[in-house]
Amino acid sequence: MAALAYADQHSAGLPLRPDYTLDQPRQRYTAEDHAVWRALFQRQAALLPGRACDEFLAGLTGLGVAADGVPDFGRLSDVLEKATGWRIVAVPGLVPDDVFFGHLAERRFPVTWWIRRRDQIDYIQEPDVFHDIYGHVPLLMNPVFADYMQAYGQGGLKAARLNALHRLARLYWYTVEFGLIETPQGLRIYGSGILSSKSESVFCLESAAPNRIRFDLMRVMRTRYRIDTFQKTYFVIRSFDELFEATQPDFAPLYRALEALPDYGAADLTASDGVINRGTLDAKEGGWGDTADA
Ligand code: HBI
Ligand code: FE
Repeated sequence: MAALAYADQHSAGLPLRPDYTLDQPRQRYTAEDHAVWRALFQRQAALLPGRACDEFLAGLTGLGVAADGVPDFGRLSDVLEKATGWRIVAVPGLVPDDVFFGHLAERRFPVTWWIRRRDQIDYIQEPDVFHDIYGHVPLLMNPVFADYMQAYGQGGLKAARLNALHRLARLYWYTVEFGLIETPQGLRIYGSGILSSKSESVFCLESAAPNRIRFDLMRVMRTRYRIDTFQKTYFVIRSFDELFEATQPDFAPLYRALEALPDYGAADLTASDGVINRGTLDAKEGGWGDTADA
């Protein structure tokens, strides 16, 4: 069965339930795994004050994610559940979209159980336990963002039926993974892909290379992205309420309207964009090289 073969990559022979979850194999973590967690945690803890949004920093504190090693998912779930009704479930890695959405729709956040090796400490393509716990879970302590993530999961199940998953994947990518938020003190990070990345935590706010434009639901769902480089465009929300309200309408007519509209490249700017700053798109600074545009 392809599905189980896929999950085998990281289930390490652990019993996998039909919903792709497993019990967190705490005994599998080595001293080196906990040391890699400490290195990643301490590096971001030094970088993020003044760069991450207050809601993330408050969530991290409230959740009690410790620096000393890979945390216990059950203990974190007990704290999280009291705050917003979410729990963490351990998974072997990326799970099929419908499985992922199904968990989100029921306030279960799938967290990859294993941690990257030290030689992957600066970049790993697939989410590991540090990206998922440190990057995603603290914001699930925020009631409005927690509601957005459940609405996203419910929308995903519907998008799967309407063959519009790639639209929602873009929404997830440009908000949950790489979103910025406007605050009286300036732009701040809320996207998990940035929060768990040393170099992009600096690049996304300080580089002149990327575009930064105001969030617009249809614009985001038309915009392609690359998964292996810094973002060429960051979308900026004014508040988490704005994000939650964007998920409220029925997306079916939006998907139909999108079929008649061309997509945008990751670096494109359009006349109707709310441009906060137009990037220089300096390929060297962005590490974009001469790779094909997304
Ligand atoms: N699976 N474990 C896990 N974590 C993710 O973030 C994830 C996934 N499967 C699919 C997926 N993300 C994306 O395709 C979302 O856009 C659905
Ligand atoms: Fe992620």
